[in-house]
Amino acid sequence: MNELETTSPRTDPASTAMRARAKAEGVDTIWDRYAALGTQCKVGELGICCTVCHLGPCNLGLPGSKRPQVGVCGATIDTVAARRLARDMAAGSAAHSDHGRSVARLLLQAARGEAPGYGIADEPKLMALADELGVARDGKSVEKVAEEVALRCLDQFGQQEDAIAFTSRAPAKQQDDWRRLGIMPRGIDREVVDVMHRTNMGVDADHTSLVLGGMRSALADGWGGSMIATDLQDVLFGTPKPIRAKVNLGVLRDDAVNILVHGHEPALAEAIVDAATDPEMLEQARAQGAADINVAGICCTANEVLMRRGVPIAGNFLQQELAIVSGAVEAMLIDVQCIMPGVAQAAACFHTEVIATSEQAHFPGTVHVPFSAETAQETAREIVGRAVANYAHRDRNRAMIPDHQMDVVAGFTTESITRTLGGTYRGGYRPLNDGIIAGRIRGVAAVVGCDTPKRIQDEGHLDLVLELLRRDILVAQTGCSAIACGKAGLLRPEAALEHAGPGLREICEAVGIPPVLHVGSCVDNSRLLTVCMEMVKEGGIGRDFSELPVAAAAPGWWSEKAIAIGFYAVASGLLTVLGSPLNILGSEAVTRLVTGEMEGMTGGRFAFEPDPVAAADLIAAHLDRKREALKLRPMLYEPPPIGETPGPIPVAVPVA
Ligand code: MSK
Repeated sequence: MNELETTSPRTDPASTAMRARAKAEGVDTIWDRYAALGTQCKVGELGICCTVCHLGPCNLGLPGSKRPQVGVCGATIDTVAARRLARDMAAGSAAHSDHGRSVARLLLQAARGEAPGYGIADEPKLMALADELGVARDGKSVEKVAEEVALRCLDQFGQQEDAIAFTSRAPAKQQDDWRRLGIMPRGIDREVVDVMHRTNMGVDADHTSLVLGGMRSALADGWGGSMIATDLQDVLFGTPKPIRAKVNLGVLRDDAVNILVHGHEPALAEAIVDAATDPEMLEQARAQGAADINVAGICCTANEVLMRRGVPIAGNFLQQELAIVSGAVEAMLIDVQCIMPGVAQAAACFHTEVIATSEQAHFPGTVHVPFSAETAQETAREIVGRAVANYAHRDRNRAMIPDHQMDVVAGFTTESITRTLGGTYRGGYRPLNDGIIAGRIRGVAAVVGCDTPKRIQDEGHLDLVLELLRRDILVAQTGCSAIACGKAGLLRPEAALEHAGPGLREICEAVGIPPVLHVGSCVDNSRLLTVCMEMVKEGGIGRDFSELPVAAAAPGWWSEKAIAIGFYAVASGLLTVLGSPLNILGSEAVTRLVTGEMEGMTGGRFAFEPDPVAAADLIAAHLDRKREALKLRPMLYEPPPIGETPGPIPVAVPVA
């Protein structure tokens, strides 16, 4: 592939500069490796290669081809595609949910005084959770309540029967659907194991049953593991509030020790942020000739510490190697998920020390400094100390920090949106629901997920979001998609003036919000479920998720976690538009099931649409259908013509 096919003149200048520099330095990046692989396996892409057992691999052929259409065991194309899809869902659910388990264990240790440095940052949220989970709190200390809440959450993983606790947050209709379809999640671990069992050779062979089994594990993720991760992180580290920060590679500093936190679990990153402001560590940095210690983030660990601490974001998934190529990163701290082994190869060309910290994630070519809650503060100081010492090894002749960064406002949560919309004393979603009822806002779209080297960097996210804004659709974002739009200036309140249709602009101006709300990390997609629930509770725009004028999209997805997220959104009643198809197109039956028949089962379905304008059309038409069914008034304004509003994507401006 020619590199031009993954960049355009609109690609953010920081990435363009670092990609050129990687080439000049002979450092391979994700785009080089993707190009080197050439044409990828079409049989795998169609979902018709079975590797479930060692009678295979069975590479099947499409009907009409010379290849057989059943495997050695007799599994059909439909069985093979559905088994693979279900395993993807279970793998994604496992990753998010194990993150949730880690947070619950940390809360337990903090409550028992076994995790020095960690405590309860949001006591009201803890107490609300205690009430919800049936933890009696009369006369108990905060720590005792926290211990029992943590244990109740940990029980959700091993529970054998009955619905997991937070499914009771969902509307009655969704809960009824899940019971009727036999997909109400029981224990979180149980549902993942169930999928791994039922997809063994010789167990489930019915494509509908397999997909529904996978969806049960996805529901255990969205309404279980991810929701536990989000809520307990808020309890431990604080529930985010709107906060200003900067994003893009220009947040790296020439005069400071640069430390990047990368991955998904923020426990150690929180301690790193504290250690970096410790006067003793700063003194050490000054002794090395640095003015400061600068912590910045990559991927979703970045989103976590951005939302709560205002820590700048250096970049999203595609930029992890580019940050190292700046030659100005002393340490990259990695925890779990979305860390390319390629970072170690890039780091080997510079002075950057990549420090792996999870016992689950060892990377050749990195230093391993294991995290444990008992010693997190010492570990954080050790890591910061290593970074400070490494500053002396920065080669000034090779360091080149792009000067592009952008302002963002982040920190929107189910709770903070309530206060932002309704005020401190009279919080609520009324202004949002009223804006939708009055025809100022067409509806809400969640645009989330990864970015892919298979397409022009960031473009799918930006073009889709701009088209949605033009059509008066409020956008909520998480993950790398939020970072992509943040780099382009869409997470600033001013973006409403520049890009939103007139109705959305009126609301954003009145309330003082950006037209694109940064709602957090990948596990924080669970916040989008509770936001939908608040919209239902506020009334007037639907009694359940499938009636709401709400849709979801993932333009650049590639992760198994994204598949789990997509399926819990669909199972919860939402249209979910993917920028590239799931690997199922070899099976007409599975494709028909998830893109069509599913709507009659859960109220939600998938659509695959690579063209961002067509995807926005699809979402707008879906929202209009929901509005019509609710008998809401027609939209007040026609979308402005393309080219007037939204304006051109601003070139990322250097911040003085
Ligand atoms: S980090 S899962 S690349 S959004 Fe959450 Fe980004 Fe996708 Fe990882």
